[in-house]
Amino acid sequence: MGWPGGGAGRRRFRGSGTWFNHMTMILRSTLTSPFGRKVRMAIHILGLEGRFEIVPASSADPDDTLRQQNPLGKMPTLILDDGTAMFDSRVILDYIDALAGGGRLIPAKGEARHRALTLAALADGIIDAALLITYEARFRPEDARSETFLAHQRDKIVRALVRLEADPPAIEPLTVGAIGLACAFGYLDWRQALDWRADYPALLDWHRRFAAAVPAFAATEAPKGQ
Ligand SMILES: N[C@@H](CCC(=O)N[C@@H](CS)C(=O)NCC(=O)O)C(=O)O
Repeated sequence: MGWPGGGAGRRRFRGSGTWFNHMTMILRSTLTSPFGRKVRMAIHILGLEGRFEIVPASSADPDDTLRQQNPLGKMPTLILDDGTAMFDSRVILDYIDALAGGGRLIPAKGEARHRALTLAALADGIIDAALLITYEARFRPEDARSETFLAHQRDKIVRALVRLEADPPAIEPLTVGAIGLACAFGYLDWRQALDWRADYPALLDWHRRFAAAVPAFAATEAPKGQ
């Protein structure tokens, strides 16, 4: 594996600038991963489809090369054409934004940047909590599941949605924050971790407006039945 862990990739990044000259890169992600969807949306929005090949990964399969590429065994993981692996989704989004010239989906500086990154962190936190709810069912036998733990995770989602409902974020100019939030809603809908649609009318309207304004959202929806 190259950077992180090795040195060659890092030298190239600092030096000649060829870090950005990679031709086809491989994105390891299922089409259902909400974190992978953020990256797939960014690729779509920035018109970079030709630069990436999506190769599904299985985080549950010990023989999947994902675990060699990313010791954490998580997707999305991006493989550059020299084999260098890059993760996690936030880092990959930053890289893709820079590939497209910079400042496209992550404002370059100032309040706008930190506002977008904080919204992105909140959206990631919603997804993380929803994933942990899913994993509780996936990894523990029914009689070992903790209702306290599940409630703890659901409360995080509810507090985040209450905050967002009071002041829904801007959709334009489009940032990684709004993209992340849309992917969080997509995941809540898919996994049904929580019926947010009934209780958050302003966010439901936000979701409708986002889907209308950003075709990449529909374009990256997981195929039905997955
Ligand atoms: N912070 C990471 C989270 C990635 C993540 O949790 N991905 C999930 C799939 S949506 C995963 O690979 N889980 C497998 C595991 O935790 O073992 C990111 O933003 O990329």
